[in-house]
Amino acid sequence: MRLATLARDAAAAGLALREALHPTVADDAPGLANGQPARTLVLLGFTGGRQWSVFAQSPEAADGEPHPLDRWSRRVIDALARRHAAMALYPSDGPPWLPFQRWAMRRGEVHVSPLGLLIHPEYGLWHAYRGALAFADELPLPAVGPARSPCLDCADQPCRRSCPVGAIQATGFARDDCRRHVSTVPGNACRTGGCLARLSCPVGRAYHYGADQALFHMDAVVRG
Ligand code: B12
Ligand code: SF4
Ligand code: SF4
Repeated sequence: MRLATLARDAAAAGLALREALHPTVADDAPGLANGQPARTLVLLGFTGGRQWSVFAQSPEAADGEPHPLDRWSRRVIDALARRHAAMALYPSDGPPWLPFQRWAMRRGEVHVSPLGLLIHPEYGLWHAYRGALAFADELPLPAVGPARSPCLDCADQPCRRSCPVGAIQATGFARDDCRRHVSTVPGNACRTGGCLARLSCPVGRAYHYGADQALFHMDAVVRG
């Protein structure tokens, strides 16, 4: 019930409830303000472009100050934390970074893709985490069965060869090669339309970001 209420409040604020788990010591969840361990973590974020318009209409999106999406996330998720007696956590706090991707993978719904991004069976590569709420008590969680990674059934794996500068490498993401390309004229397709490697993935096509959302994220890549 509490999770259902939280999901409703989060949706009203422009966020999807992405994952919920009871952390163990191996999850490296930070302690609560009173020193007690967090007994439930609830991850909040975006699924495709569905929530983008809420952020796009926010004061942060229009004020011209740096990091508008992070500042919007903090305002909205801090308010949810106050309302639901939880502590807010953010993926952008760091380094050291909080292990959001590890938390997201914990119940087996999402998996690491060759891009390093997590892949979801429905949303594909088109989802992100904007924050989490840490609770002092164990909230009852709906059962979520582990899902098979779509990458295991993807014979062609086009994401591995769709980057024009080969930034998707077996050893990791070549950030500088990507940034250099996207910052110059030959990289205009990535800059204005979004990452070509990500776009080549057949999973979650219905959740591709719209032009504004894609441009916002590619601008962030260029700014570094
Ligand atoms: C540092 C960082 C970057 C760096 C370095 C990324 C890199 N690949 O090395 C830079 C600036 C380059 C970057 C770029 C991007 N990032 Co980034 N980034 C982060 C950040 C802040 C920390 C990542 C980290 O170092 N984690 C280390 C520890 C803490 O992570 P962890 O949870 O234990 O999980 C790791 C393991 O699970 C590991 N892992 C486990 N098993 C395996 C197996 C394999 C084969 C691999 C490769 C990894 C792996 O993967 C995780 C490491 O990233 C996270 C937010 C966060 N707090 O997690 C976002 C985050 C990972 N980024 C994200 C995104 C979307 C991007 C971009 C697409 C940017 C954009 N414009 O939208 C690009 C894509 C780059 C790419 N192809 O990887 C999302 C990913 C969402 C998702 N679907 O998974 C995150 C979670 C932020 C968010 N708000 O949602 N990013
Ligand atoms: S293109 Fe295939 S291998 Fe690459 S992320 Fe998509 S499903 Fe996984
Ligand atoms: S944005 Fe373009 S250059 Fe960067 S990884 Fe994606 S396809 Fe490669």
